[in-house]
Amino acid sequence: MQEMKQTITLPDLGGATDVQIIEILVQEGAHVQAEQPILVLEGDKATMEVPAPFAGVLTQWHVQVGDTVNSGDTVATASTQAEEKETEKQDDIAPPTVEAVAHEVAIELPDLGGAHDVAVIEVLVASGDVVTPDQALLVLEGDKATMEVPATDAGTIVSLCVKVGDVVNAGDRIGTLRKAQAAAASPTPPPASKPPMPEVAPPEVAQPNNGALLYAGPSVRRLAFEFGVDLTQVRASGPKGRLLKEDLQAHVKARLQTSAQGAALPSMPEVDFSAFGTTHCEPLNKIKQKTAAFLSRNAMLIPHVTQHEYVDITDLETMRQIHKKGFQERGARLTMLVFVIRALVESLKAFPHFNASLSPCGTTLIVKEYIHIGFACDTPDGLVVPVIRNVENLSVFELASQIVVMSEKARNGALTLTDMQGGCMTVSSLGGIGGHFFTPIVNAPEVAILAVSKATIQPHFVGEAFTPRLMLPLSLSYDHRVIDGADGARFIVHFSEALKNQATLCCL
Ligand code: CAO
Repeated sequence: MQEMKQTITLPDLGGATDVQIIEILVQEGAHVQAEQPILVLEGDKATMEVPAPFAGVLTQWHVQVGDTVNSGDTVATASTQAEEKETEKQDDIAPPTVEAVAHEVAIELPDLGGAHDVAVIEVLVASGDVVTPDQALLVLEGDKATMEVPATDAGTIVSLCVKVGDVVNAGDRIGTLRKAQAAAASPTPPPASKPPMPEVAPPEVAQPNNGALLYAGPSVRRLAFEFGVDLTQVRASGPKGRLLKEDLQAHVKARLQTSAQGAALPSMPEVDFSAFGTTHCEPLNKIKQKTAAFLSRNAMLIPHVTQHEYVDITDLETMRQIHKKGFQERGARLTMLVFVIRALVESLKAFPHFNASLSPCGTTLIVKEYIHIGFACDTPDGLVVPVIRNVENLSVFELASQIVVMSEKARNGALTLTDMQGGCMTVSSLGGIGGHFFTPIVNAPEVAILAVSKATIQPHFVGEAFTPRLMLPLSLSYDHRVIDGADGARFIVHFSEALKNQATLCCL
């Protein structure tokens, strides 16, 4: 086999002129496959990869990063084996047997292996991108796994009708593809050499914190996703602020070094439990994973103090029992939680600093002039916190009805993101289950949370003797950066009185 030298020239750049070389992807001496990307170019509006037109060893580059080039320019020399070249020659001179026919088809989601309502967590292509069969278009996340949606045909993405955060199902249309179809009469496959240059694709643009735009290619974005790296935090060193793979690697390396120096939290040791007996693994669903991350963050970053108290709800419970049936007949439940939330509204009005959030820099208190209360709800999928808005304007019946509606929504997995946002303070009631006192974790950015445990009959000193009274255990956790211990105690005393006074509500 004879070795032959051959030049690599730029293909038709789809009308783009004076484009800049922003990345050289292979080094001199490297063996490249036909179609392997060797260069990245950037025009006014887009970036594009230049594939090797044939297989061989790239012996010399005639261009460098920063050079401006045009269609037909020689960019490199490569050596090929005579046999390879012969094959390519035949391909080159073969008469075109395939005619490209523009044909638009819907891109639909395939069978998702039984998964429903999965979230789009990444869109890997944009309108105008040329795709090949099996190229990943989207990344979806279901309860148990993430999955890529591949293209079934080669062609150009005409439009996409999904975005990150959308919830999709098998069969949903996600966009339109213009595919280059073999004409019916064509008996032979298309020539293997000289593929058309991919159409100009808009660069992936993200908005970093400082407001400037950053540019990163699909492979960099994919790697960032896999490492859980926020690209806006990575310093870009490529031309025109482009984020290179090396930038990402340097960022991850720096993070690892920081953690090795002890600035990061220590991780849990890995234990081989099978050494002690039989085990099995159960994957945590999405809600549980998110709750775990959220609670860990809050527990670590907020200096918590928890203040406990007993409140005598004997009279309140008597009143509740009188009205309970009437509420039930009207489709609501008059539970202790209703009175707890009403008393909380009164205490938040009296202590506005509990109805506030600390600014992220820690220098300002944002005091809210509305009262939205969240309540922790135990569901088969895990803990969620629906929020009831403007509680101060609701009657007892309206509040009781809303708790029923929101609890049902929560248990049916039907809460929207809005249903769970905007809370001023959260109540967590385990009274229906049991236990005396527990220390709840503040639901940041709120600054306090009230835990309610099971009321029990206790001997209570009234006048000159102990009398049996129904006592409700309360635990108030608060962010000590915002609330002093004295105010914490004042708040719970105020709340206890407000709760007791609910017993005197005459018109329900
Ligand atoms: N003391 C004694 N008994 C109580 C009680 C209390 N504080 N609270 C409820 N009960 C009893 C009552 O007998 C009640 O029935 P009646 O109202 O008909 O008498 C029964 O328990 C059932 O109450 P409930 O729990 O269904 O209703 P609720 O309004 O009190 O609570 C909800 C609703 C959604 C808060 C609750 O069902 C729930 O999910 N709680 C769990 C919250 C949670 O997981 N918190 C932990 C978060 S931190 O990890």
